[in-house]
Amino acid sequence: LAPMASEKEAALAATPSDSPTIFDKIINKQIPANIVYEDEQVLAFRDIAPQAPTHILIIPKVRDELIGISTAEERHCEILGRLLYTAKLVAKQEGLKDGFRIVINDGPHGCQSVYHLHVHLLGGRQMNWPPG
Ligand code: D5M
Repeated sequence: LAPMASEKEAALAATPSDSPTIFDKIINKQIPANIVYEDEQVLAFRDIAPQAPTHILIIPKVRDELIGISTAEERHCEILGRLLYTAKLVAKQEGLKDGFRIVINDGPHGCQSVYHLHVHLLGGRQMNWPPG
């Protein structure tokens, strides 16, 4: 197989699905990841294709129906808040004192490639706006 030319191509090749994803294997420690934070509900690990000096993904350990933010239900409000709060904790742990960015990609237009909700924490450089 030819390597994916870009994260965008990987995202467009991905099909929204509720099958287990590679993130389940990371949660279950079946494949290695560079874990920077873990508690009973969330896991944070370094993105394999970093887009900034600090690029960390924060995920719920139990996906439930959170294949993306677009499938969230009201019962998910607590875990959604916890993901954002964890992003703040990890940003501090990473020393991102000049700021950072939090991103949630959803579906093909959002360039989502893994269908297990994840919050991107990006920092360590000046970000641009608008995003691409
Ligand atoms: O982001 C999905 C992100 O997941 C993308 O930035 C690559 C990252 N990724 C994929 N596989 C791994 C493993 N095994 N470890 C760490 N990071 C990984 P999206 O918002 O869906 O485009």
